Amino acid sequence: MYIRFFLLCFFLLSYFVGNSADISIFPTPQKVIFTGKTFSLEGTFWIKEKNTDPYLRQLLSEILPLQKEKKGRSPRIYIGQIKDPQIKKFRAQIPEISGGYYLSVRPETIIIAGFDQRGLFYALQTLRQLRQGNRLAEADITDFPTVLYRGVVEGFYGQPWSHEDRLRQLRFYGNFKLNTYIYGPKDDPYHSSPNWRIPYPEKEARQISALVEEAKANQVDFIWAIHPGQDIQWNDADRQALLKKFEDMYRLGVRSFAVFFDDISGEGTDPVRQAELLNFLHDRFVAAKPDVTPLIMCPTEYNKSWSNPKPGSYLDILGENLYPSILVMWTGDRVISDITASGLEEVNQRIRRPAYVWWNFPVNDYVRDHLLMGPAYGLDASAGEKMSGFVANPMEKAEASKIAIFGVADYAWNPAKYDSEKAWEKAIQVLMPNASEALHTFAAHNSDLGPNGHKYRREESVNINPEIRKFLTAFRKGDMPAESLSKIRTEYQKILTACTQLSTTPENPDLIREISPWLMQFEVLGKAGLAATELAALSPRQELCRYWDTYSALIGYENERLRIDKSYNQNPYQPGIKTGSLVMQPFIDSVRLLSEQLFWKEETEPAPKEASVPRLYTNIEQIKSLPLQKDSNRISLTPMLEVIRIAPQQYLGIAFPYPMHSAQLEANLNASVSKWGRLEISANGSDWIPCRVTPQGTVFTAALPDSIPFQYVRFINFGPAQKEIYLKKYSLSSPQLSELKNSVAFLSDKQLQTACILMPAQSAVIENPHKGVNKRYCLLTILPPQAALEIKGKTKDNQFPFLGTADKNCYTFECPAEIEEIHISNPTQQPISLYELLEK
Ligand code: LOG
Repeated sequence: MYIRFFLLCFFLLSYFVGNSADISIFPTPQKVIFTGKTFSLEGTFWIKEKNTDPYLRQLLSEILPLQKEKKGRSPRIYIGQIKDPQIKKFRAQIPEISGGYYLSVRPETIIIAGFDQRGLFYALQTLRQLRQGNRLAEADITDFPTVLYRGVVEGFYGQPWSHEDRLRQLRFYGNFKLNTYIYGPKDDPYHSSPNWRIPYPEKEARQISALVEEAKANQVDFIWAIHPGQDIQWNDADRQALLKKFEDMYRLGVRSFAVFFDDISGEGTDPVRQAELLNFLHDRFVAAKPDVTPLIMCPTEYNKSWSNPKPGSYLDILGENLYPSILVMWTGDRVISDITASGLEEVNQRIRRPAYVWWNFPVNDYVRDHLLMGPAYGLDASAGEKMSGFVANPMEKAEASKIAIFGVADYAWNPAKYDSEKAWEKAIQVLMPNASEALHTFAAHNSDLGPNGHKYRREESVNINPEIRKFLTAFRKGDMPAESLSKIRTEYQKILTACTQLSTTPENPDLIREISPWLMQFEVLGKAGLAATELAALSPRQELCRYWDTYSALIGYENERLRIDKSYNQNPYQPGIKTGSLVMQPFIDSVRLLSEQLFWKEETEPAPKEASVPRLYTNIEQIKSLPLQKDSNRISLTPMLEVIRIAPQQYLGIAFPYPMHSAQLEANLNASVSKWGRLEISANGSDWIPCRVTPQGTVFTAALPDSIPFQYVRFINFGPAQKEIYLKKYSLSSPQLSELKNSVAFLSDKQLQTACILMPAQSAVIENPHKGVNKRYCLLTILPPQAALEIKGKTKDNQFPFLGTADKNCYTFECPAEIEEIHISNPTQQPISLYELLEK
């Protein structure tokens, strides 16, 4: 009521005072009025009260030139919390919410009034943003957070953040009014099973204490989470082990705690036991200490799609049994999900409290080859009221995650005013004030995740995408809109400029280090994009050699792209480096394909179709969109870290477009499967033959038979009960997948990108398709520097007349009528790729 009254007053006031256009405060304040004027900081500022908290005085002196006494006409500063006498006069203006503050800036007086210490700290953060060089903007601001707990849950799989990463994060949170950091990296052994029972070694313990201190200095609650569910025993020994671990952490300075039960199977998932444990920890630990905050728990059924909808089941049991003070986390309708008010309303009913949102963005632990640096969107403006907290799960790359975290800070502070684009732009400026345009370009093209098991996608390359669509539509119809092409070209040029700037900027070295393999790939993308735009503008046959130069450059960039993808970020889950994968790379691929169709257009025989590829074969809904990973001689299901439920008669496997003869399968489903699971192959998808497997712990291998060609291989649950598995590995290798591509057939297959690889001293022998007539041929190759190929003919009477020395990638030679075979030999020390032999 109280707040509403003041909001109304400010609303009315703001009617006749305009906003100062070039100042924006983040997170967006609830109510702000700018007079439009600024004043100089030349003078100094003074605080009358001598007893002002030295910490605040210190913070303030980092923003304003403070002095001890009043001198001349220097402005007076009133600073304090709602309870302090020095700001008594302004009490009515202060929103009564933790973190709330009132800030008024005028040349004569500056009022910095917080509801609590946190509010004061936030008022100072706002004041810092009102400073523009040596001037301060006049303003009246009444501000408070809509969502009480806002921040980050370091809850991803993969390499946990470094100590330095975390220190930098905590400062960033302080600056942008985030008050929560939940420590829960899945791969910290002392957080999860089985080592959660063990205390941290000395170095790690010291670092945690240092983080607690840094968090305090930034008004952030450091919450330490434990993840004991995979092997917890519901007995007193384990209860005590937990209590002891909490005591250990308390001694290190931790005052806030969470217990996570996500991604577990078995005994640990029992909601009655989970609630009992949490309540026990509350009674014995939280309530017994004077300074520990309420517990937070992450349930096993932490999103709608994974939760039992039946009334009285898991979530209702938690809702009923957990003490009301215990906060319950929730990721939304799915694991990775937009956040809606209606979705929250639904779960809130069941858990009987407002959900504490664990937003799985920009986490990329299920798409580790992509960076998620786009805007943080999909957050309902009216959902803020329905949640008790909002924390984002970030990427393993801490600095790169700050773009999304900045958006989260803005959203959770003031959901109704949240503008994801604006926050994104501002975040980029904050991270790299002097190279923001370059970072903007990079982030704009590194947003989407690519196909993934969670079916979560993001927009990417939004500004240029319409132009690219327009161009490709026309190009497909045989037109070549030059103006459109030129705009696209400019975008690839911008990518190259951004790469140069980002790799030379002294700003934010941590960010540059994190993204550097992607930056390398981004540069290849820029170059390939320019080559593709060039290719599109050429008429293939009239400008054959120029066309081949450009086309072969494109092949070179493609090889470079694959090399980078195979050399960096080689994690066992989604290895590699992808960039521009939603729009910019597909443009290059499409142009190459379409232009090549033009190349072969005049030919009487149509160009062969692209071979179809192996695909995932499963009837388990949860994994239906899981991508396959292909290597030279191996096909794998992308490993997944969460539990997969496999019901009777459900299966997972691979379907091939051609019969396979022999192959090795290796799988690890993290379960002993011999009693209920079977590996089977089939030629047609309906008649199945069981295969013998060799189990070794949870791993099993199988040699698939030489004698029976198969197009399907699957693992099926033939038992009567649903089972829980983890997809740690499911990989099939076969030489058939990599058959050496050195067949001369590639020289006349009417596909420019396939090649016959000629090894040193080897010759390719091609039957002259036009014996009996004099012909000119053009050989398309990619020669290493200085290299050349020898071309000879072979006649009926075994003569080998010399036909030419191919010292250019696009080499034309005459072939007399009597030639029966053409022999191309490689006299160099290195392999050479022969792409196509064309008739001229
Ligand atoms: C895990 C989390 C992981 C995220 C994204 C929760 C509550 N738990 O599917 O550790 O980073 O998804 O892969 C999760 O989200 N499981």
